[in-house]
Amino acid sequence: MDYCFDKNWTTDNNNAALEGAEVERYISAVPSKRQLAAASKPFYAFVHFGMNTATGREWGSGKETVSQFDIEKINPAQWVTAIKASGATGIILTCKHHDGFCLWNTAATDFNVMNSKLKTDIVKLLSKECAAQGMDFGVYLSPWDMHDSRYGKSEYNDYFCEQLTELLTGYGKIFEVWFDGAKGRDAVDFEYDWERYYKLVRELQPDANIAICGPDIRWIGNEAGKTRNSEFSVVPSYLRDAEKTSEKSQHGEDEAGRLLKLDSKDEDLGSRSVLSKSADICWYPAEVDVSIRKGWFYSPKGNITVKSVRKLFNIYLTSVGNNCSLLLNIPPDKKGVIHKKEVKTLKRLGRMIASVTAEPVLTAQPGKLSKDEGFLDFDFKEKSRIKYAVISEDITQSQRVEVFELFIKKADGTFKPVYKGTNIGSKKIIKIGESCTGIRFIIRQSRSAPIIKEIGFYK
Ligand code: FUL
Repeated sequence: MDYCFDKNWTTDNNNAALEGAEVERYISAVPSKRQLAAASKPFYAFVHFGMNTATGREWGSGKETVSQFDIEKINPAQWVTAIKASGATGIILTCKHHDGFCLWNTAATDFNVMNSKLKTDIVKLLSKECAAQGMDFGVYLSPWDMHDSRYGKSEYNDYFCEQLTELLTGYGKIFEVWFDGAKGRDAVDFEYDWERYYKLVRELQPDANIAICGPDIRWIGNEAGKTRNSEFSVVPSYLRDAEKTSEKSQHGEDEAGRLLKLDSKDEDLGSRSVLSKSADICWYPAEVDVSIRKGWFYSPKGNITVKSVRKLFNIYLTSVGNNCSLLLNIPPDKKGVIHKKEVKTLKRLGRMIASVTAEPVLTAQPGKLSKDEGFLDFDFKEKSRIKYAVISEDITQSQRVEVFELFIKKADGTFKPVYKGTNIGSKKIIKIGESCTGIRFIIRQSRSAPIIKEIGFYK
């Protein structure tokens, strides 16, 4: 059968321009140093812990009192050990959720953990433990605050900046700052001074990425672990508008973990046809935030909702393996530990993730493809059953591949198509599950010459 091995980016580029000013414009969008660092560590964890853990709620009311935080002990070493076993490389803690209760020794409000029974700076304990176990540490600080009386007045921006300053100066290196867009339907109208917040983060922690209502990391748009088929990192700059992100975020306590439908405009954020209509484009890669169980905070009722290892692994493949990062939430319980069911699940997940690349059959670093290279053939020493192909573009030079295909080579020298995809980006993990003597990799469409940092085939 003729699989059309001659027509590809070196010949017709699928009828899309291969070079030119417009193509140059697309590939001029590249990651910043901090975004590049984030791309090399694409899997990390969320820890939702706080007043809601004590009261068994998702959002709280904002009317809670310090004494309601009746948690008596916590074991951050157990949290970090359990999370690390999954292969995650960092932890982002909800230092203050929408209920306004602060988990650190803050001078900006009395509504904090030091005035509770626990009298322990949780941010300090966890950040130290992360450092001790070689994990990155990040902070979630909810802009929406149901408790503080300053909320809704301009002083609230000062309050928020005071808190940010404490968190960004007292707890070591911060890898990510997570600004949630969620806000109750009835919350008073208030204009957050986003530019001031960003400036402060840049000043105090220049290497930290600012996520969601922030310019460095894009929210995937739902909290159910779903990604688009083509997840682009080069997108129109208007997507960085914090208020627009906020409009799409959670507006009610009952909406945790919901699967928002992506409308057609949402489905395609970065194809040429979208970029061509956008004068201003940027590098803005997506992060998938999803909880291991129903709800973001621990609730005993949720124990039966802990996702299976298979489901989590699939989320991993469609996020990390689909040019996104994965932020998996694991909420400790009221006894201050991660529940044993999750501990077990995380260990098994870690083993599954490690198994993807544990047995390489062939790996290569092709680099920039020349116009003589219509396709790349990879011949194995012996017939092998390939479980996964893993491909990475050199994203320092943007995201270029737009359409590609994989064919397996059979022992009789014939080919069989096994995968057709669009973009690659930082990392693409493709399930193959076939025995073959080699693999042919064809790029049908690219923005200028493709640059393949690495391609690997694994048993
Ligand atoms: C949402 C919040 O409302 C949830 O409680 C949770 O923190 C999640 C990560 O973001 O928008």
